[in-house]
Amino acid sequence: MIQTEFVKSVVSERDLPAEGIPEIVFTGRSNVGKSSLINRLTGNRKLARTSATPGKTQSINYYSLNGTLYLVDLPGFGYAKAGKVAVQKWKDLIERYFHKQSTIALVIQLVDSRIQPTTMDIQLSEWLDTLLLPRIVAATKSDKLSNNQKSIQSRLLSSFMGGRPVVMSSAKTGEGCRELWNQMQQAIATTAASKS
Ligand SMILES: Nc1nc2c(ncn2[C@@H]2O[C@H](COP(=O)(O)OP(=O)(O)OP(=O)(O)O)[C@@H](O)[C@H]2O)c(=O)[nH]1
Ligand SMILES: [Mg+2]
Repeated sequence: MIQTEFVKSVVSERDLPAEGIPEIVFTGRSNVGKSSLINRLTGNRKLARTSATPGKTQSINYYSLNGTLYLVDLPGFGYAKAGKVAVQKWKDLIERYFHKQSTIALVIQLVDSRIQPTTMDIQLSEWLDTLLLPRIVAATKSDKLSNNQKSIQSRLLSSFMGGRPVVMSSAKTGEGCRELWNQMQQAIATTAASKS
């Protein structure tokens, strides 16, 4: 049984937690399903707040798993209604987060499984490339696709994401969650080995 706990909601760089615990970070466009996937992976539906309205998560939210791992829920990119100032503020915070935290074990970039990646998805991917962090791509809401569509979309998404494998995932059915957990565990083990 995993003990999950909300740790803190960070709105400025100085509130980022002291390093030491590995972090797995979920990033992607607003409404893509970051918070929902965190809830599904932890089996705690009430952990992260989700909403059909984009822009629900507006700060960096830290969730602890058994006190030994942080899952980090980032505000979504591209929330148009928020206004330019707010969007710039989130962008700055997210950039600072990635530069400051040296304990990021894995970045999970979420894209919508049903569509071609947007310009914003691709820009995010290219920017993440420059950080040289371990990264995987999860294609969300796969419950909306037929098996045939899934295989077509997997190939398409992977080609846009630098050939990375894409994990078809669903917060609704749990598809892909086992694979994501495997990847998360591997990343944590690799980080631990490199630090010892
Ligand atoms: N069918 C389906 N709907 C999903 C899935 N994951 C998320 N959703 C829906 O998509 C909407 C957005 O989900 P969130 O988890 O709040 O998205 P988010 O990426 O955290 O959004 P922000 O906090 O705005 O950045 C909600 O209405 C969810 O119910 C999924 O796997 N399948
Ligand atoms: Mg959210």
